[in-house]
Amino acid sequence: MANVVIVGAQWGDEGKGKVVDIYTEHADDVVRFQGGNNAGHTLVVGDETTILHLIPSGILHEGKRCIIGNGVVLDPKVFLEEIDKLKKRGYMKDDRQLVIDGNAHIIMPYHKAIDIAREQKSGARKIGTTGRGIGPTYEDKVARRGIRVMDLIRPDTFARKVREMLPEKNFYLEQYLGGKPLSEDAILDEYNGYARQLEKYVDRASLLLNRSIAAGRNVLFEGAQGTLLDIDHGTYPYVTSSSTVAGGACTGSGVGPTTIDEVIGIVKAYVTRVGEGPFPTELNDEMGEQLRREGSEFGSTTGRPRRTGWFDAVALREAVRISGMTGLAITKMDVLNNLDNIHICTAYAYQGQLLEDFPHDLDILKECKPVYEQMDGWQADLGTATSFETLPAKAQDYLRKIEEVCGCPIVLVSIGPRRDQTIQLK
Ligand code: 2SA
Ligand code: MG
Repeated sequence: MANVVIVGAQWGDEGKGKVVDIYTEHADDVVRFQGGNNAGHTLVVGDETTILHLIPSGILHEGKRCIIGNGVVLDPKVFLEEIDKLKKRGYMKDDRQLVIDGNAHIIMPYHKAIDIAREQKSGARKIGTTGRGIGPTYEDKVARRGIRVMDLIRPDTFARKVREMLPEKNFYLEQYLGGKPLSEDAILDEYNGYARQLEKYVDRASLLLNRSIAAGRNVLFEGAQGTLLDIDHGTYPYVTSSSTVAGGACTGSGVGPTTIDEVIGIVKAYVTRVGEGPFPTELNDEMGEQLRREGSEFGSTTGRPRRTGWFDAVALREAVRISGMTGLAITKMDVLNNLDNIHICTAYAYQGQLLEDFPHDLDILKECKPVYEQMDGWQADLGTATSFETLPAKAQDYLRKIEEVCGCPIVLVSIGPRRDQTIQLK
């Protein structure tokens, strides 16, 4: 293991938390490089479940350094609450285990208010955001009007920036979105309190990481959401506002592409999506219900029921290519245990044509019908398998089929939520 990027290969919720946690054993530094607390990684260690939205899951391993890179948008309240929760459970004994880059942007109360009010106002054309203020925070970043961690910890700079920004935000909130204006004093009070508590974690991610790499330490880059939610390459506008593809690991943390050795894509054995947007293999029937029920497909961030569907190789080929994946980790295989047959979408049918490449035009994608290959289910419990060879033959066939139709080798298979329910192929 060297420097590895782990990204979701579908629309998020692929089970990245568990896989990242396993890879973390070989890593010295674990880095988040995009998104914010719209992520939610569920970790099961022993009998204890921990959900982390912001802090890399590597924090559960003593001696590993966790870094929140410049590409992340940080809600200081959520950040501090997570630290608190971790410390109460006996983790993070050493504060130096956690670093935030000073260039990361801060999610402000007006970002959250705008996110929520805008979605309400959009009605049927809403994105289905997590309401965490992610999009509005990235908007300000790109417009060069954001407030960064380094601004937050300087009281004068922070007060000036809030004073400059707030009238316009309040005007928009009140006049256009029909919301309530926010109080400058309340924001300053609340955020100055956070600043004092988090300043001890602020450092420079790029410097630390490049020094680490030069010293031969291993870095793990932990992606959030999924490749098809990428701001550039996803199903725009039904996407999140950050670079969820592997390339985002470089810009979001300040390392060069030449330092990355491997890119692992996390792939659920079927597909889910939360929020709006096209989903060609979606199942709006009893089968979809069954996947949701057996896979407990409810968002770990917002609790929303996830949309469910069959495995989509067309979409996955797109993700493999855009992120340059070197290996796939297949998760939640066990959810398919009871099915007598399983479908894999290998192409789309569109107006009499067969499409092998994922269309970028949403008007086309909306009309695409999946072309399926049907496979036999294994109808057995995978709970005891310890290697690829000890999986039921039909489960092996399914995995080999995924490799074949996606052109990328499988390096790991997860057959249950626990750490020991994992088969590593490499
Ligand atoms: P936002 O709030 O602006 O990012 O929402 C925009 C769209 O992105 C979707 N979105 C997500 N979809 C699935 N999972 C998400 N987070 C995971 C979780 C974490 C993960 O478990 O909650 O797997 O990394 C996530 N975050 C954003 C959202 O539904 C909108 O469609
Ligand atoms: Mg998730």
